[in-house]
Amino acid sequence: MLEDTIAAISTPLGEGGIGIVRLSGKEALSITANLFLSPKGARLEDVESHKLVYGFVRDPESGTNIDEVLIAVMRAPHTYTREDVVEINCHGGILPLRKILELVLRNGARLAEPGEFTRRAFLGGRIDLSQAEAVIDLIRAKTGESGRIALEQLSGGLSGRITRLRDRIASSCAHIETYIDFPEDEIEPAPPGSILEEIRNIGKDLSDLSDTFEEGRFFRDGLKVAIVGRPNVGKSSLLNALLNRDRAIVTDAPGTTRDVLEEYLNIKGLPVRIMDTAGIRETHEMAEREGVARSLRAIADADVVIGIVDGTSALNSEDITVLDRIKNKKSIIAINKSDLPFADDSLERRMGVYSDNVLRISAKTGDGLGELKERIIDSVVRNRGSGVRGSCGEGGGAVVTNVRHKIAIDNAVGALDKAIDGLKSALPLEIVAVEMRDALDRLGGIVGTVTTDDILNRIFSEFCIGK
Ligand SMILES: Nc1nc2c(ncn2[C@@H]2O[C@H](COP(=O)(O)OP(=O)(O)O)[C@@H](O)[C@H]2O)c(=O)[nH]1
Ligand SMILES: [Mg+2]
Repeated sequence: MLEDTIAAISTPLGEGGIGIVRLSGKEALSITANLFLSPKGARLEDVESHKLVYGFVRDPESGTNIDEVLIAVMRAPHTYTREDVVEINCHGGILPLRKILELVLRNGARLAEPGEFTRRAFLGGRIDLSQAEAVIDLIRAKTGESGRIALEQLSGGLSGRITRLRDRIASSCAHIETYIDFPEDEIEPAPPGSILEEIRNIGKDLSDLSDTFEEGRFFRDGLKVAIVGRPNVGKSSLLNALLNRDRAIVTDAPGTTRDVLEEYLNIKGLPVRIMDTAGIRETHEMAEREGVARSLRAIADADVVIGIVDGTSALNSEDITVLDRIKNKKSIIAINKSDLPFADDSLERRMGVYSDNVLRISAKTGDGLGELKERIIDSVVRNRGSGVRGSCGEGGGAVVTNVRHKIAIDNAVGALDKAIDGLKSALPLEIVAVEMRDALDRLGGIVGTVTTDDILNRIFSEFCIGK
């Protein structure tokens, strides 16, 4: 068990109705009791677990009251960290929070490191590592859907799936090992083909899980979408229309947008970071040139590019330059200004060379924008029936959103492939068993049964202090 008691401000710093100083550890209760004054004479040591007590935090040295508070005493083991936890709910200003934190630190607590409460929850066995990681994802979730996926992981959805797969690997491995311990003078019999079949199936299930990453990471980290095109085709108008507000300056003068503007948009639960860029064209004007350079970087950076052309004018060489740039990206080509007469009926067909995803829109009237949003989602959610969102509520719908997990799963698949090759080419079974155990360890790294301090430090340093 950990010896020291940690404390931190667990609410964001700034003005708020309530702020919380949290303590965890053996002395959480005694430290707080020493600073607590109840008008009714209640003693913190005597209060029931998980109940709030009203009173004051008082500096025992000066005898002055610091703040009026509600204190929650939560006794081990039914707490976030599995240790005694005390939460002091005070007024949510910087001053009371800092003073109370200082007081508990002066009276025996140590300032918590980032993520240390959650780290203790992991070390105490309350949650596994993938669940601890889901805590940050939940804190950072930007849409309901990203939140749902994080909560599913926090509730053990992914852990359960990984644990069941590990159990299957472990029993296949045990099965193989029974064939190893044969007396020296006898020929090692080959294990039955059913083991090979089972290892193949496990590998297949792991690959399916790994495949959820491509979509899953977009729901966690957001999808980067860049709007690009030559000047004056309606890029900024499209950004504004998608956001339903006048974020970007729209003018008739080409070259108005110089910088890349970024905004968040929620498209049916998919967090989308949308970037309006400077029109791409040859120019000698310094600021505009830098703008064009940034537009090109935005293209490189984007997961999906929306290329805009103006449907009321013939394609020119500037359009072609832009279209050539996005040819090799995942793209949607929007022929804008559909509210006006078209210049060229063959435009749609000609765009087919640059993208298999072409549609007409009007940033002015909103025509086609619903369809555009659908296509943005379709471009990353591969199979809408069985994709991330299709899997909601089916129980088996664990989604991999974390690159660390994805790498571990892929490594496990690699180890199982080697085991399969070993069985097929009748290698000594010890070697096959080593690969199987490697697969087990790789998956163990996801839930934290096999881990190092390095990995833990890296994961928990991403947290804020107080979580
Ligand atoms: N009629 C019509 N005009 C549009 C549409 N979208 C943009 N415009 C006009 O086209 C001009 C350039 O728009 P802007 O969004 O600044 O283009 P950008 O340079 O690509 O960012 C402005 O005068 C807009 O009002 C549209 O869908 N229909
Ligand atoms: Mg613009």
